[in-house]
Amino acid sequence: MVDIADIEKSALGPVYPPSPRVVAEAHVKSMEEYRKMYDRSINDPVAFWGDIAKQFYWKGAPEGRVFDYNFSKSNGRIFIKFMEGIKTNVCYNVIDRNIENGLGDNVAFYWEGNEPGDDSKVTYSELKRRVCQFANVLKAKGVKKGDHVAIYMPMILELPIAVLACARIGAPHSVVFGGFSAESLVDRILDSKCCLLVTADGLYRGKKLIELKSIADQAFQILKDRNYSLKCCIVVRHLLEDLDKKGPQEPPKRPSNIGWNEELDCWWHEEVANVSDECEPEWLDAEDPLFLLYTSGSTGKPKGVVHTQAGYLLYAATTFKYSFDYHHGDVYFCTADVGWITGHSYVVYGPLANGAPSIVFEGLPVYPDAGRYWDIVDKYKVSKFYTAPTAIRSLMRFGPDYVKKYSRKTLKVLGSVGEPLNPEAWRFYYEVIGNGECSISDTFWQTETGGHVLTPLPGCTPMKPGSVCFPFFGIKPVVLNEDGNEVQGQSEGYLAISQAWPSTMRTVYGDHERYENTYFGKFDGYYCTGDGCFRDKDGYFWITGRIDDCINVSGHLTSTAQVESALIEHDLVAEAAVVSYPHEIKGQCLYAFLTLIKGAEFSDEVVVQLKQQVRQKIGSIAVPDYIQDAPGLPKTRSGKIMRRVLRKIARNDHQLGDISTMADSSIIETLFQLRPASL
Ligand code: 6R9
Repeated sequence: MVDIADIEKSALGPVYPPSPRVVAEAHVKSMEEYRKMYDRSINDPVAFWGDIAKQFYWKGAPEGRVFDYNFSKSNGRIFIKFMEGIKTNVCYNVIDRNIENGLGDNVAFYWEGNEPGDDSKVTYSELKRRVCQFANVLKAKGVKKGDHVAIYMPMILELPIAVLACARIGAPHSVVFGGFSAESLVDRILDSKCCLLVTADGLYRGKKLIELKSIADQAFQILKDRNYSLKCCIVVRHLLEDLDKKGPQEPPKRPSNIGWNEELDCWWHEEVANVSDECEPEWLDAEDPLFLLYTSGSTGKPKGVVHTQAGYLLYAATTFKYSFDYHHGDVYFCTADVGWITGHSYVVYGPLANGAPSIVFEGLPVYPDAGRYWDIVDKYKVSKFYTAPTAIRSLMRFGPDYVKKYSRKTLKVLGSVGEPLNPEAWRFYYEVIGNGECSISDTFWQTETGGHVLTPLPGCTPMKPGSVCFPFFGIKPVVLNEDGNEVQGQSEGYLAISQAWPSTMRTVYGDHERYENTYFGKFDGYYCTGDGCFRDKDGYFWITGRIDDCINVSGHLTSTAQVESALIEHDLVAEAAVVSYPHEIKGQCLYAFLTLIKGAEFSDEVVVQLKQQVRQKIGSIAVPDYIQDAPGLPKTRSGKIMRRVLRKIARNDHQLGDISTMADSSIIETLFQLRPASL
C-alpha cells in the first residue's frame, strides 16, 4: 500500500510541464482540448466512438441501441453491449485493412530473441500470410468458430500469429503465461474447455532453460487422469530450430528431452507447409467473444475475463494512439509478455490497429546485462517505450551507467503499468532514462478494463510524479466511501467507474454471477476496480493499492487465497495465511505464516518443500519470499484470520491498532519472536 501522507506531500508538487519533445506533434495539445474531447466521450459516447469506428471495417449496422448497459444489480442482470448486430473481424481490421491502406511492406513485428543478435521481423503482408496459414491449420484440426484455443508459448512471433489466427476464425484464444506451472495450465484449459493447445519446445530466459513442452506433457497427463482430451497439440520448433541452424552450442541450447505423443502432437512448421496462405475471415458479431484471459481472484480460483470484438478493438486502438501519442514512423516497444493483458492490448492488438511496428522481446531486462532494453531502443530506434515499475526499480539498482552507455535519443514517450510507480522511480525514469526530455505515461488499468483507464496524455497533461493523472476518454471515475457514496473534491476511497466504456469486461467465463458479485456487488451501480485511490485538489488521481485479497508482485496480481491453498495441500501444514511485504524491486512480495500439524517440526527443509510446492502448483511468481512458523494465527471471534495484524507482525510493527475483535491475543508475542532471522 502506498502511504497517503506520502501521496499528499507529492500532490503538492513539483509538477512537470508536458515535454517539449512531444508537444509540437501531440494529438491533443492542451488540457482544454483534452477536456472538450473527454466531455464529449462521456456525454455522447455513441458519437465519440462512432467517429473512431469510421477508420475500421464493418459489415451491416448495429441493431437496437449502439451502446447499452446496466451497471446496477437492482435493475436486473449486469450487461454491456456495444455495436451489437454489426459484423466485423478484428484480425482483418488489424492486418488486412493496413495492407489495403498501403502499409503491406511496413514492419508489423520486430522479434528480438533472448540472445543479442538473434532477431527477425515480419511485414504486414508476411504477417497476413502466416496468420492465414495458421488459421487454416486450426481449421484443418477441427477448430470452429466459438471453440477455445489455449496458447502456452514463449515470446516468439508464432505467439501473436497464433493469437491473430484464432481471431481470424472466431475461436477465442486463452493465452496462458509461459511461466505458469502444469497445474495452472490444466486449470485454465479445463475452466475454459479449450479444445487445442499451441506451445513450443522450450525457451531460454536469460541463462535459464524452460522446457515448455515437457511442462505441457505433465499437463496432458493430469488432463488424461481427469478424462479430458484435446484435439491436438501444435508445437513450435523454437530451440531445436536454433540447433538445426547453428549446430550444437555450449551450453546445449535445446531441451534435453522432448516427449512426443504421435496421436496428439504435431509440429507447427510441418502443418503450415501443407496449407493455403489465404483464409477468409469469419465475420463475427460485435459482441462475440474475442478472447479469455485469466486473472487472479480473491476467492482463489482464477477468473476467465471475457472481452468481445468491437468494443475491445476500438478501445485498444484509441488508448494506444493517445496514451503513447502514436504517429506514423514511431517504433514502439512494450516489454510485457503476451501472457498478460498488457501484451494483448499493447504488444498485439493496439499497435497493429494503428499500423505500428511493435517489438516482441523474448529476453530479460538484465541479460546479458542491465543495458539490454537500451540496447534494443538504440538498435530499433524506439520512440515509444512501455514497461513496468518493477523493471524500472531493478534497473535503478544497477545505476545510471548501464543507461548512459546508450544514446536513447529516439525516445519520446516512456510508459509504465502494473503497479504504483513511486516518485523516486518516476524521477529515475524521467531524468536518467528519458534525459529529462520524454513524457511519462503512468497508465492505470486492469485485465478487466481491456485498456487504459487513468493516464496522462503526452504533450498535453502536466505530470505529477507518482500520479496516474486523469481519466481516459469514455471513463467516468468516482471515489466512493465505505457506504458507497460518491465523495467530491480532494478525497480518498474506493476507485470505481460509474458508466460503461467499450472494453468493459463482459463476464467471467462460465460464471456470470461471480462477475456480478465481484465487480458490481460491493457498490450498486458502479464497476468497482478493487483499488484504493486518492484524488488531490487538482483532480489528479493517485492509486494507493489493492483493497481486496490480491497482492501485486512485480506487476502481476497474485491471489493470497490461491497461494494459501497451495501451501495447505502440503501434508505437514494445518493452516496458512499469506500477506504482502514490501520489496525493493518487486514492489511487494509474499510473506506466509504457517501453522504446522501437531507434532511436525518447522525446518529449512519444510520451507524448501513448500516453496517448491507453490512453484509447481501455481508458478514461480507466487512463491513467498518469507515463510515463518506460526504455532497459531490471530483470528476474529467469527474465525476470520486477521491479515491486517499479520501484515504488522511481518513488518515488525507493534502498533497493532484495534484488536478487540481478536479471539485470543496470546499468540501475538510468539509470532513477533518467530520472524525469520533474515529480516
Ligand atoms: C494492466 C494490468 C491490475 C491491477 C490494478 C492495480 C495494478 C495496474 C497500475 C496499477 C498503480 C498503475 N495497477 N496499473 N497500480 N498504478 N499504473 O496490470 O492488469 O494484471 O489485471 O492488474 O494492477 O492494482 O487493479 P492486471
